[in-house]
Amino acid sequence: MIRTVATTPYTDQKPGTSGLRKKVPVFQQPNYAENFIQSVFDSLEGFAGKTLVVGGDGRFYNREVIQKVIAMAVANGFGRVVVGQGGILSTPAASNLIRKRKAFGGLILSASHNPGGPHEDFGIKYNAENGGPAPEKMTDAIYARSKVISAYRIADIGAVDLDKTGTFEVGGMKVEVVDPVTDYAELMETLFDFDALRALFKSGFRMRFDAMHAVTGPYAKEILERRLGAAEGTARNFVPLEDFGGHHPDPNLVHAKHLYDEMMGPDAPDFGAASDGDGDRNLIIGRGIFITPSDSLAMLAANAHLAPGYKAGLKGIARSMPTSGAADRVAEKLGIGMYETPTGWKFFGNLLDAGMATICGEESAGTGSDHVREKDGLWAVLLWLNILAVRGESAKDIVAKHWATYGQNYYSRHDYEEVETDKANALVDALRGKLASLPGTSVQGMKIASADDFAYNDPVDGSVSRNQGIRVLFEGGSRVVFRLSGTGTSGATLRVYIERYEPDPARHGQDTQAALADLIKAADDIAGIRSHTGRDKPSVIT
Ligand code: VG1
Ligand code: CO
Repeated sequence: MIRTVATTPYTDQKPGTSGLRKKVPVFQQPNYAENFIQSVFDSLEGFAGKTLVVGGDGRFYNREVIQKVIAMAVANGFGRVVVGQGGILSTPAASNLIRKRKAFGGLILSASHNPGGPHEDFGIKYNAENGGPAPEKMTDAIYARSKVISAYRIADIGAVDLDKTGTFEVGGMKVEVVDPVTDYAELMETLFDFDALRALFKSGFRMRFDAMHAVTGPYAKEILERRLGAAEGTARNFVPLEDFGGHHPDPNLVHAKHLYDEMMGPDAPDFGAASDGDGDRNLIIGRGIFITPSDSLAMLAANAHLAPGYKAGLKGIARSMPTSGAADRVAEKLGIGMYETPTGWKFFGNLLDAGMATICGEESAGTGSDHVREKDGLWAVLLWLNILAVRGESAKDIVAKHWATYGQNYYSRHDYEEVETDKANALVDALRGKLASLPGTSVQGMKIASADDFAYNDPVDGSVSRNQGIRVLFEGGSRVVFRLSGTGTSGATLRVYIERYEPDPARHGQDTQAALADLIKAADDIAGIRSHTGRDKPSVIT
């Protein structure tokens, strides 16, 4: 039986950088999830009888919301829902399924690297038929709808069994429960030289992959250990848990410090990696060397042709604005296009669809290619492995040679988390107010060449996105960038991105914070971080 349920709008359902993210108790309010899901459906046209993909990172509340999505898909007239077994789908795997099944779109349930549990975070994101996150005009429409919604439709179908694969009918609609890993693993086999990777592991190459008790565990077990023959135990923390074992599933040097320590230790494996809650981020650490995500993007782009899926070369590279310029130098050398977009994967979709970019990346540990329309953690790991296998060198040697060829972009991000929203907004407003007066002045002995609030003109559809981050450029090419996070769920997070280009090989490989010390001080002088926030140091440095 299909019911139309009267509801009243919530005012806070504006999707952020990557979908709607809130604390679980917010999502548990009456009709909260239903309102948002119906607002998504109401913003779409022409899905009657079509396929919807749904799955999530397995965090607390995942199964409940999947049941709601299925019951509402029945009531709204979808023809089929494809759902990952146990409700599990990594974000890149969901993107792949949408594309492979020619689905109308998909709902991905995740709050990514944010912690999970009854009092932690949850999230819902809509991805369109290209497999990519809804573009801004779609998220704007969803938000507008959520503010006036008065009813949603839902079918009384009882709980659907998500744990057995197979297809069955529910209320006149097909529900297909699929293994979450199979299609994704097949896609990876088309891109990378699995024979070469098997030979690499057979030769004694040792690796550690930390799934952080999040969604990539089953993917890593299957691909690294079963298909590629890596030693059992290569994948660690591989059982997805609803609360990620109480940790942040954020693969950075703070939350994956144990991996970093292991990789710097005397008996370090050859290669270390980790992924986040929903499997779209990657952390790459070679024996004795952490590779910044910005550098990793540049190095993957420079070497991608060594993997079968990219042997024809790259069409172009795209990076988010705060990501370091390391990849730009690779694009220049390859003679291909380089695109600078706002933060968030949704801005890469048009470039990928139009065949203008092949590889994209963000400083926040997201890298991906045109194989799907999301960033992809395991893909980045496999591309690194393929490059290591072909070059037969250590990650550390590859990094040193890359810097010698292109120079090193020293790079760091300082996050000030859970700052009071008013204070964070005041800081940004004050900064905006003085942008015009900054060029020509000097801070910490460095002269400011230009300062602006980044706006993006999408070269494919002509749309314009303003206020995407404040950037201050110094003479000589160093820069600091300031922006507020769009994924947090409490207070505001100020992100400060700091970069210096160093061409001289004699000065490569120094301590990053020391190499950036004057710029770090300059960032505080310019934005008044201490005075506005009352913080004397960042909560997270990556
Ligand atoms: C952060 C990152 C951004 C990334 C986004 C979603 O956004 O900075 O690069 O695309 O998270 O990634 P923000 O607005 O908090 O800076 V994920 O892995 O959370 O889906
Ligand atoms: Co993520």
